[in-house]
Order: sequence, then structure tokens, then C-alpha cells
Amino acid sequence: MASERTLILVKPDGVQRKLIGTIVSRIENKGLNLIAMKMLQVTPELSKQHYAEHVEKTFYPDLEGFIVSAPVVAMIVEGPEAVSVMRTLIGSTNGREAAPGTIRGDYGTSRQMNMIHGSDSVESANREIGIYFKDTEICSYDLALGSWTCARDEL
Ligand code: D4T
Repeated sequence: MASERTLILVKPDGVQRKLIGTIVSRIENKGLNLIAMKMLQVTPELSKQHYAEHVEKTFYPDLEGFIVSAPVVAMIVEGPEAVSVMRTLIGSTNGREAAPGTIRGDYGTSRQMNMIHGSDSVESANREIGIYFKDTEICSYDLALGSWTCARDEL
């Protein structure tokens, strides 16, 4: 099992609704490691870079208006299969359809205002991490309790 990195954003609605702590807790409680974190204001240019695959879609102008409407919190989360583990923890795009127990399923009812972004593949994660973070902002470290969160052959 490979250790992976994934790019997570608490979106503007999550910041405005004071869900930053809740979302960080969900990630930490799951056992994944935060190795970088910052609050920033997404610009229209940054939005177009991040959502490059959606720029031509009809919903993109609304999506950009939303993502630049308040600060976001960007994080890099690391751990075994972190990309898919985080996608499962986050839940389906539309909060009305997301399963109870997932972050979107527990805290929202919107498709656009769905509180959190998580990369959808290792390739996307690498691209998105490069958009939001410099190498010098990433703090990889050994966890003192690391050997109590996963067996050696799972890391
Ligand atoms: P992100 O990328 O934000 O983690 O969301 P998903 O991976 O779950 O969903 P996505 O890429 O399909 O959509 C990106 C972003 O656009 C919003 N959206 C999506 C929207 O406002 N209207 C729409 O019709 C769709 C499909 C929600 C998430």
C-alpha cells in the first residue's frame, strides 16, 4: 500500500460556517497526517488553474464566483491511500446525495457549497499540490505514534 499525498481545501462556505476545526478533526481522527496548511484567498486566475477541467462547463462562472467569495484553507494530507481514503471521508459531490457519516453527508445539502475539496487521483493531487504549495511549505515528519495507526505492511 502506497503512502500518498492529497490536496484538501476547506471551501469558502466551510470557512464561513466555522467548520474548519470540525473538518480538520475528521481528518486527524481518521489517522491521516497533515503536512501543510494555510489560509488564502483564491483569485479568478487560481480558480481557473485549479478547475481547469471545468472552465468550459456551464456551471463554471458560478463555481468561480463561489470559490473566490471568501478565504479557503488549503492542506496537504498524507497517509496510506490518502487520495481514496479522503474521497470516501468527503462523500459524493452533492450533499443531498452524500452518505450519512461522510463530511458532505453530515454537514450540507448543496452541490456547489459542499464545504471541502479533495483531489480525485494521485496525478490530480500532484498537480494541485503544486498549484497551492511551495516545496518549502511542506513539513513531512515522523509521528511518534505512527506504529500504532497502521501495521508495517500497510505503509
Ligand atoms: P471537488 O473537485 O470540489 O472536490 O468536487 P468533486 O470532485 O466532488 O466534483 P466535481 O469535480 O465534479 O466538481 C467540482 C466542483 O464544482 C461544483 N459543481 C459541480 C457545481 O457547482 N455544479 C455542478 O453541476 C457540478 C457537477 C461542485 C464541485
